Amino acid sequence: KKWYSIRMRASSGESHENGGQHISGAERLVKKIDIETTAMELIQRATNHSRGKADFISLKIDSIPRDDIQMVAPLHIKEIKNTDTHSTKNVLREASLPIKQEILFSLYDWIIQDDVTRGAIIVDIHSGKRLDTNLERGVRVSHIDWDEAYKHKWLIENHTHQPKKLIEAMAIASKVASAGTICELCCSDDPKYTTGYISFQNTYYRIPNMKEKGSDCGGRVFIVDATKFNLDTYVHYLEKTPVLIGE
Ligand code: PML
Repeated sequence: KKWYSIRMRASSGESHENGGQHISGAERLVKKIDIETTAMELIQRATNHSRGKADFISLKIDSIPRDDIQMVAPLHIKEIKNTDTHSTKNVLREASLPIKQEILFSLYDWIIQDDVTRGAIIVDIHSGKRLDTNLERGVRVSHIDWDEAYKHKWLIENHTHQPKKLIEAMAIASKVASAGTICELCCSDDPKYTTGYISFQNTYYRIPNMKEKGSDCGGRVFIVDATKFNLDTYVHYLEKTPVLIGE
């Protein structure tokens, strides 16, 4: 049986390809019967977004054989206390990530200052060098969704009222971890949303106040071991392999 990937992107000014301003993006993996409702939901989301008025909305729908879909379990979640942006580096230091502190701090500084790169960047854990090649675009994790029944169960087990951003970020972080990533560093690029996370050893450490309010910088860094890694396979999995978060 076929499933469908539905992806929405909205921008103001002009299309993304022509340098328009990104407003929102979302995607789902659904059965045929759910295509219409889901498409409507995504269009509504594009037109009602708090970031601004959408001038350009793209909606892409393509079919996927059910057998191609891989199931990935969500990461465990831990809330970290961080009352001030200035203490974020202490939080990062105390996380004992297997990466040199100077590299870690420079990646964090990059994330909270970057407003150019649209997707994630891939960085080697030993050298701190960027490995992906499309400089402004980066890597875009795609073809991903929660198994609907599992999501309800997960929400009940994890406090039910979780922000939409966390639920989507959890799906992305879980897929990224399942690709063999050693750790991920992320901060939202939404000026009203200052929460970020690090994912490491199967756990999503949620970090409030990762950046200053009002900043539209943010992004994701995937840290890998370049000696045990094939760039094309890794990027293809993250961008193209359909993954459902579930069990
Ligand atoms: C984003 O979608 O802008 C990234 C959000 C990362 C943090 C989500 C959370 O845990 O609240």
